[in-house]
Amino acid sequence: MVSPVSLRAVDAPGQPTPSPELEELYRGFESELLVPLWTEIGDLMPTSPRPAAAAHVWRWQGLLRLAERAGDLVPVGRGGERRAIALANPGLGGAPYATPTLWAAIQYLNPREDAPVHRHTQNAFRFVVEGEGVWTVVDGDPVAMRRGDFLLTPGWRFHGHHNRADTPMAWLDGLDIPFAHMIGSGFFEPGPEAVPDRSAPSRSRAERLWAHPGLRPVSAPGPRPSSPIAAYRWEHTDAALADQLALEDEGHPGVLEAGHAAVRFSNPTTGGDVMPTMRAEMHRLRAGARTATRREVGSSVWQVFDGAGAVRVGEREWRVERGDLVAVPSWVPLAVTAESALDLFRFSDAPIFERLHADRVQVEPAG
Ligand code: GTQ
Ligand code: FE2
Repeated sequence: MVSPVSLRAVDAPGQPTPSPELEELYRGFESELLVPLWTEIGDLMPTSPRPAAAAHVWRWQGLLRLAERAGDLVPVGRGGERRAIALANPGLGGAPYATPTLWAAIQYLNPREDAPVHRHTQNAFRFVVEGEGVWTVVDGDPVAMRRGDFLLTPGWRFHGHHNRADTPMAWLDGLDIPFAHMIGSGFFEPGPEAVPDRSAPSRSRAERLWAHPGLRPVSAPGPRPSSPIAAYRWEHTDAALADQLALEDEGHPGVLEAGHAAVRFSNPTTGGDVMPTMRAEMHRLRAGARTATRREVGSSVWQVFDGAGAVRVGEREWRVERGDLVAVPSWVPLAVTAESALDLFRFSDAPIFERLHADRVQVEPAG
């Protein structure tokens, strides 16, 4: 993020010799709202990305405690719309942004509570690290939320949430709110007052139509910008990861690297990412496994789904366990070590960078 410039003649290599005339030139620039490249080039055009965002970890237990307290004190309804509490990256000046492009929040619903219907151009997903009992109703289609499920609300679909259980529920929201804000593409519209369909099917209509492996309905040809699958169920994700590791045991290819299985949630109409701005993946490490050290252009957020391990991001290292969230800025090296068997959810802004041919990856294999 570029900060406002206050120009002052400095005596530094590559800079003109300070003089009263130079100071006056710089004051002239300032009063005409001009900034010369030569004072700014180091920050503006670094040798490699120097993101303002910092690597940071948020502990699930801490988030949950505060979300519960918000559940006591803060109603959910029109205006505020959602009891969602966003991770604010310490490098981004207090903005509710986990990274420069990604919003990550814990959302909390009390027993029997409704979150009103609305729609917005920002793309959204939910990931459930614990609990069940909430249905998110997407364009009138009720979608059950349970542990391990990954649920989509692509841009401009009406959606409301309702908790049908006698227990509260909390989950992770991921949206491209910061990116939409940056590019000025946000539109928002409230929906009808009542949650339209209060039924509670275990599978949504979208899943019944779209979520059969390798099969798509012939009635719906053509690519779509976002996946029509409303929910990717844990039983499928879990089986895919377990099979990769079993194949590795049997000497067959499939794992990303030794002891590290990974799957990407995909749009069955394109084979690409689930939404235009966000990529989502699930990773499983065997106990004791260690990933390569990898850095890439673009930012991501990781959430521990199960198990415990150590995450090293640049110079920082944290021990993490169920629910903990880690922000990984652009071009900062990341390595994960599994203490026990470790399942990790990850989302990133990679589709944006790939679309712009600005993607770049560097991998150092685990030693
Ligand atoms: O659940 O619709 O965390 O609109 C932020 C914006 C959740 C939602 C967020 C939203 C929602
Ligand atoms: Fe929303």
